[in-house]
Parts: sequence; C-alpha cells; structure tokens
Amino acid sequence: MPTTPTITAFEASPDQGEGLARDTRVRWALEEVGQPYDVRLVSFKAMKQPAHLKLHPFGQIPTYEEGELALFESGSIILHIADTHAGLWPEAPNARERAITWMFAALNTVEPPIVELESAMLLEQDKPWYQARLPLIEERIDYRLSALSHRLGSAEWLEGAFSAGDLMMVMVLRRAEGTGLIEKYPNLVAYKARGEARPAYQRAFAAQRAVFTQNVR
Ligand code: GTB
Repeated sequence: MPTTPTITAFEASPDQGEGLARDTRVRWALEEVGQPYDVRLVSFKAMKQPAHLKLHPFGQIPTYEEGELALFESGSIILHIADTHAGLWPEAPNARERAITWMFAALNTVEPPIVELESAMLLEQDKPWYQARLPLIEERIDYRLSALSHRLGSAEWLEGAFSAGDLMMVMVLRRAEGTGLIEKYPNLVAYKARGEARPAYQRAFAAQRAVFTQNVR
C-alpha cells in the first residue's frame, strides 16, 4: 500500500490565501503527478518547537513526510516528487537535468533578489537608506527577469514540455507580482499565466486558499 505523504503549511499564512508561501509549490507538484497528500497545519510557535525542528532544522514550512522519509526545502521535496512519479520531467534526452538546472535558477538566481525586495519593503521602509536602496534591488531583479525573458522568447515552457523547472520558476515569478517588474516583460506575464491556468495549479491554489477562508470568521 503506497504511503500518502504529509506536508506542512502555515496555519495562518501572512499572505492570507494568496498562495505565496512555499507549501503551494509542493502542493502544485503533488497535484501535477496526481499524488494525494495530507496537510498538517502549523503555527509560527509550533514551527520553533522540538517536534517540528526535528523535521525542519530551521523551523520553517514546508516539510514532507512519506513513511520513513522526511524532507525539508521545497526544491528537494519537488525533486523527490518528480523523481518518484511521472509528469514533471519532460522525456527528451537530458531533460531531467535541464529541468533541475531551471529549478536551481529559480531558487538560487531569480528568487533571492525578489525576496530581498519583499524584505526591504516589509522591514526597512523607515530606514534612511530605504529610498536609495530600492532601485538597486529592482535593478538586480530586472537584470535577471530580462535574461529570463530573453531566453524564454516565444516558447511556451523553458525546456520544450512543462517541467518542475517551470513550476518553480512560475512560483518565483508570482512573488514579484504587483511590483511592476514582471509587467515589463509580456512573455513572462504570459508564461506565468500559462502556469497558473494549469488545472493542477488551480487545485493547489484552491487547497491552500481554503485554509485561509475556513479560518476567516
Ligand atoms: N528554502 C526554504 C524552502 O524553499 O523550502 C525556505 C522555506 C521558507 O522560507 N519558509 C517560510 C517559513 O516557514 C514560509 S515560505 N517562514 C517562517 C519562519 O521562518 O519562521 C516564505 C513566505 C512566507 C510568507 C509569504 N507571504 O506572506 O507572502 C511568502 C513567502
């Protein structure tokens, strides 16, 4: 009997159901491959308690448990899901390796300056350097979005067929929504919309959204 995996997600996500926390990308991957899953919701306090720290040394979500296997880091979780199910690696030669490369690019090259911008906007608005620093971060994001836009060109997905690399990249682009930075690149806007239109994404989004709507009184 295959084990149903359990993931963790915020009990009360600060994004109020916008699907920006990193459990959504894991939910999306599970939906793409048709793998049912359970969710354990955790509070910010519980995340820092020993039981959760055993699963996630940095006291964060998401985590992934499947039988004896316990994982943290959304990238490693999605890699595992893609390796153990059909549907997230295209079939062309080297496609798995190319898709993994795009997963790393999303996590390691595109996402960091976007997260830096979020942090600055959230935590540094009252600092004297804020106004001067903002354009510097935006420039770094733009440099990466411009390169991504150039590489994608008029293609539907980054490596032919949809892959875990696209899943990760679309989720990272979502984090820059509303900054005006993606909007400069119509092909990236369309690429993100294509990802969001996938039925598996829609199911994942609805599932994380339900956590928020069911908690709202
Ligand atoms: N590198 C790890 C991964 O990819 O899994 C990063 C995990 C991570 O950042 N987890 C965050 C967390 O648990 C939630 S996703 N934070 C709690 C803590 O550190 O105490 C990041 C996130 C949080 C909230 C929003 N939001 O509200 O818009 C967006 C993204």
